[in-house]
Amino acid sequence: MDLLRAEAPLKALYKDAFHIGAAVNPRTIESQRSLLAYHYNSITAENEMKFSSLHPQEDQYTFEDADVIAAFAREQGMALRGHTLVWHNQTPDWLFENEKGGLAEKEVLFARLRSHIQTVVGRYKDVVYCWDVVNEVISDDENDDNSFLRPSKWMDIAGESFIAKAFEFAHEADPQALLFYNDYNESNPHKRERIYRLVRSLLDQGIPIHGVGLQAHWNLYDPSLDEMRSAIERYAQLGLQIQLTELDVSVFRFEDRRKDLVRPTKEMLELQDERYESIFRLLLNYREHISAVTFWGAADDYTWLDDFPVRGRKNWPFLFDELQRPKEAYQRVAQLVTPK
Ligand code: HAH
Repeated sequence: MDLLRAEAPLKALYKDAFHIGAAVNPRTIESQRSLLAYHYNSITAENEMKFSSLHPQEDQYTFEDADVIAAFAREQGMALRGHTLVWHNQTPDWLFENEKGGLAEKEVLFARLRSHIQTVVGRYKDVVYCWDVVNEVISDDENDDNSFLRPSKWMDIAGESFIAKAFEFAHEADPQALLFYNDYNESNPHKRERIYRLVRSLLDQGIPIHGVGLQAHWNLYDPSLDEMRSAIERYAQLGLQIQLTELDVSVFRFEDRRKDLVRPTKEMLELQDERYESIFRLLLNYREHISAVTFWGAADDYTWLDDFPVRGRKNWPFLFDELQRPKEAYQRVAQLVTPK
């Protein structure tokens, strides 16, 4: 049964600014269907388009779940972001191995990657308008300036060349797709400069890249608004479009491991209202650079933060509550674009 919704659709309120997106999976497409259709005009597959999900063995593709998500986007006329082609997680071992169980040759790895990208990008070409081509290759380790890229099997086999290759293969597979570099801790000044440097160097080499994805896994306290603003300004200097790709506002500091709450405190919700209002005010100020703001979920009844970084601890990071009703934070975000 469809809920009757009294509130204005976010996607309509923000239509002159940017897309409003949500990460989905085949379960939430059912359990949040009317909320998604009403408020969001963009979706991202939470896990279903990752390498392990789509291509668990060299001779086996598993498209069922991704197809469900693509069909929902087509049916609803929603934009669909592809996530993700190259990552160090949720990637099968076979990709990196030779017949003897050792590391594959670089040429073999690239041939496999090209074939994967051709197949996957080709399959969803009609509906996926942009891809997170490369996810999270920048290291978080601030001390080591030699290892500005994250250690991974990609690096072991190919060095940094896999990054440019991924963008070239994606562009070849769909010359019209917008190609993004996506990362977290994107507003940390140290990591921000590393991300800037990576993307700048890809641009200097003439590699096809069109956007920077700021995951924006934020919380009530971090990062500061100044850090967010500086990050947006810095990435805007690349002349590429910016998207917030995985926004959520955890009610816990990252280091906080408390597990005693069954509902958010009043103080948490008040901080969250203010936080969302300030964040969206900031995003509106940079709307000429920002083309989409995607939440990593849609309502507090389902979030990956219920299991990260503390397993089985409930979190309440969104604009809609556990019953998918608009929170005060929604009202604040809506009011910013409601004429008085
Ligand atoms: C993101 N990583 C990934 O891009 C997304 O695919 C996944 O579903 C959830 C979050 C964020 C992250 C992480 O996975 C581990 C440590 C820090 C940040």
